[in-house]
Amino acid sequence: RTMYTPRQLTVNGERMMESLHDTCKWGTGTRWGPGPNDTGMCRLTLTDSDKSVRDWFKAEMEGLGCKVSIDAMGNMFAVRPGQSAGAPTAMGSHLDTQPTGGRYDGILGVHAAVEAMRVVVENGVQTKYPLAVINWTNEEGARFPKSLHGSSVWAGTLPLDKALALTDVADPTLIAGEELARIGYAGEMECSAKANPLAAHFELHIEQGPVLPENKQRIGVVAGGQGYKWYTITIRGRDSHAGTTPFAYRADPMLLAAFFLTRAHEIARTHSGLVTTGIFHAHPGSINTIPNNVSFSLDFRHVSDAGVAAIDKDIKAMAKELETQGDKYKCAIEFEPLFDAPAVQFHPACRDAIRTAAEGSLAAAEVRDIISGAGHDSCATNLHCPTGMIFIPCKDGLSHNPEEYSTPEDCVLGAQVLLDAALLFDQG
Ligand code: HGY
Ligand code: MN
Ligand code: MN
Ligand code: MN
Repeated sequence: RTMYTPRQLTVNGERMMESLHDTCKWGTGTRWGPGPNDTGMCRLTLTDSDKSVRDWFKAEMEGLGCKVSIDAMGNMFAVRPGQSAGAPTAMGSHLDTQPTGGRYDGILGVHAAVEAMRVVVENGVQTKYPLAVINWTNEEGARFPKSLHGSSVWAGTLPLDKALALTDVADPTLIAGEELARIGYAGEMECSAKANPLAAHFELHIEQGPVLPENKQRIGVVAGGQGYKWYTITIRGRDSHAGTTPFAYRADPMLLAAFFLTRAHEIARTHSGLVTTGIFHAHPGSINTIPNNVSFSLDFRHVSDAGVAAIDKDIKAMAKELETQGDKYKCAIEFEPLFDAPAVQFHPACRDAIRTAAEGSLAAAEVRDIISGAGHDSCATNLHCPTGMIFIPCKDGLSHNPEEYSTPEDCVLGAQVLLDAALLFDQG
C-alpha cells in the first residue's frame, strides 16, 4: 500500500463552486422567507430553507453511495465504508446560517467535504477506514440560542431534552424539537459520541477575521479556539411617565444598560477580550414611558479560560455596583446563562496532517498557525476525537454579513487541503 501524497487526487473546483453557489438559492433574505432585501443566503436552522439544503445534502451523499444517518438532533452523517470497519474519519461543518450571512460560513466546509467524497468515489479509492461527511445542526445559535447546538449534544455537553426544548429567540412559541420534526429531520439514531463515534474530524472554514488577509497568507492551520460565554441580561427598573418623573424618582433600566455596555466593553478591552451585544429589547417599548425592563444578549470571548473567567467576574462586580445607583428607586440586574465553551487546543496529529497537506500545495510562507476567534463544531468534536481545522481568508475578514466573500481559488485550495489532510490522516 503506497502512502497517499498531497494532490495525488485533486478536487474539481469548478464543480464544487457551482454546487456551493447553487445551494445558496435556497436561502431567503429575511428570517422567515423571501423579503425586501432578499440576500438569498439566510438558511436559519430548522426553517424550510434549511430543510431544502438538507434534502440536497442527503440526496447528493446517497447519490455517491454513502449511507446517510440522522441522529436525534438532526445531525447528518454520510458514511462510506473503508477497508476496515471502525469509526470514520469525518469532514464536517454546518449548513445553517446567521440571519443575514452564510454564503461561505459553514456551507463551504460542507461543500468541500462533499467534493472530497466525490473525488474519492470517482477514483474508486479504498480508504483504510470509513470516510464521513457531516452536517451539524444549528452551529450558529442564531435562531435557537445555543452555539454548536447539535454538536454539543453529540459531545455530551448539552442534554438532548434541554436542546430540543429551546425556543426561537424571535418567536418563543416555536420550539426546536418541534421544528426539527416539522422539517423531517428528527432522526432515530442516538445523538452521542458513544453511540456514534468518530476517529477524527476535519473542518474547512473561512477565517472570519483579518489575520490571513492582512498577512497575505492563504491557509491557516488552526491551533485552537477562544473560549466564550453567552448570557441574557435583564435589567429591571420602574416604568413611569417620561414627562412627569424627575430623575431622582427614576429607576431607568435603559440608562443602566448604557452604562453596563460601556463598562463591559472597557472590561473586555482591559483583559484583551471581546464583548458583543447583538439582541436588545425594551419593555413595554413606548416612546414616553421609562421602560419597566430591558433585556439583551451578552457574548464575551477570550483566548484563555482564565481570561473568560476574569471578564465574567469583573462584569458581575460592575453590575452589582450599578444596582446601588439611584435615589428612591433602584434597578436590579439579572444574568441568565445561555452558553459557554472552553478555549480549545486542536490535536497535533490533525495539525500535522493539515500542514503537510497545505505545504503540498503552497510555499510554507503562505501557511500559518492561527487561533480561531469563532466557535466551531470542531470545538465540540475535539472533546472526543482528534480534530483539526483549516482556514482560508475571507475578504476584509468580514463574516456574519451578506458581503462575506472568499475567492474561488481560495475555496478550492481549502477543499484540496481538506481532502489531502483527511486522506493523510486515514492512512497515518
Ligand atoms: O459564535 C460563533 O463563534 C460561531 O460562529 N457560531
Ligand atoms: Mn461557521
Ligand atoms: Mn458563524
Ligand atoms: Mn462558527
